[in-house]
Amino acid sequence: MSTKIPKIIPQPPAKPQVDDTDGTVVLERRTQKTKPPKLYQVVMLNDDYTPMEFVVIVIQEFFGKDLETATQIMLKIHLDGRGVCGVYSRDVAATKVNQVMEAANKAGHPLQCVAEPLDS
Ligand code: TYC
Repeated sequence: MSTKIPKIIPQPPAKPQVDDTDGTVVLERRTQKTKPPKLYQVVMLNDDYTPMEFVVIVIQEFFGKDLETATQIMLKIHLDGRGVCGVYSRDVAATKVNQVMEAANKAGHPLQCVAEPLDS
């Protein structure tokens, strides 16, 4: 389990503001309330059966890469066991994973793809 630590943003000392209607004192918030959205990398995994050509087509179609870039990514996966196809918000990354898995299942290939959160 990971414990979330609130990000402390340096600010000038809080000036208590006195509401002159009823004397209520309001203190400024000292922690950042809105965090930037977490990013996820979509990682494709190697296997021994999915044809290289199929992987290249999938990377071009779903990750918007040109033929040369898609071929480089496919070869990296083939050699290293895994490779990053793109980095997205959580929803978009989940959609990419689903699109790849559906295309692979339809074609009868065991290609696997996962979304991994990036540290932020
Ligand atoms: N290793 C596969 C082969 O030799 C090719 C391959 C590459 C499969 C990338 C999956 O994500 C992958 N046919």
